[in-house]
Amino acid sequence: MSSSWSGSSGSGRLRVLVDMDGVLADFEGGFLRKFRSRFPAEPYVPLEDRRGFWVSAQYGLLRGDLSEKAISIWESQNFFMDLDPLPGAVEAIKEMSKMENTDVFLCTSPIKHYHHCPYEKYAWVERHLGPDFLAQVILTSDKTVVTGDLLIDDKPDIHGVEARPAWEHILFTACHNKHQDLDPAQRRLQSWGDDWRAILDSKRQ
Ligand code: UMP
Ligand code: MG
Repeated sequence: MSSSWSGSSGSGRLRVLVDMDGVLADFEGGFLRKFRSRFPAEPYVPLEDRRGFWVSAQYGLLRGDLSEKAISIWESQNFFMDLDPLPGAVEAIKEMSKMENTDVFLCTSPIKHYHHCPYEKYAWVERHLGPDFLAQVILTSDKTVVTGDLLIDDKPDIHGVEARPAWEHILFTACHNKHQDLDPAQRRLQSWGDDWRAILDSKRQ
């Protein structure tokens, strides 16, 4: 690390914000499994045909009333709690949080139907990462106001009230964004098997 580098925090430490749905937790896989089991007679979108961040929008195009049915899945109790961790996610976050001069926060947007989601996101973190990680959770519907050096997130367009967020957005590849062309400057992390350590190191220079 160069002596002049101070990171977005000005502390000389690297601050990494990591999204949950689609990055740590398998939202798309969990959704499809529960949608098919609750509505076995309805059409669905196989994961290889998913396009666009909003599941509800694509289901609405398939048939108008399917958007509401899709939404009812993630508004149900135990939806967020039951999501499986994505391959390598738990190991990567644990390793990242033990790295020298590195602070990791889990930065995730809850749904507005708040009866289960916020509680279950915390419970998921406790179950899969341990109680020490609870203090690292940031629930926000606007990630642009959170300061950090990196935001690892599967949503291609992240906007909010801050026009110039402090972080560099690293697009985490997901079924819904893998066909999308990126700005030449934007970087991807294909999976947790990809070289996330090199991406962190590139921000320490
Ligand atoms: N979400 C919707 N509609 C969709 C797809 C996802 O409301 O069609 C919600 C579920 C998650 C949130 O709570 O969006 C995604 O949060 P982030 O992964 O961007 O933090
Ligand atoms: Mg996400």
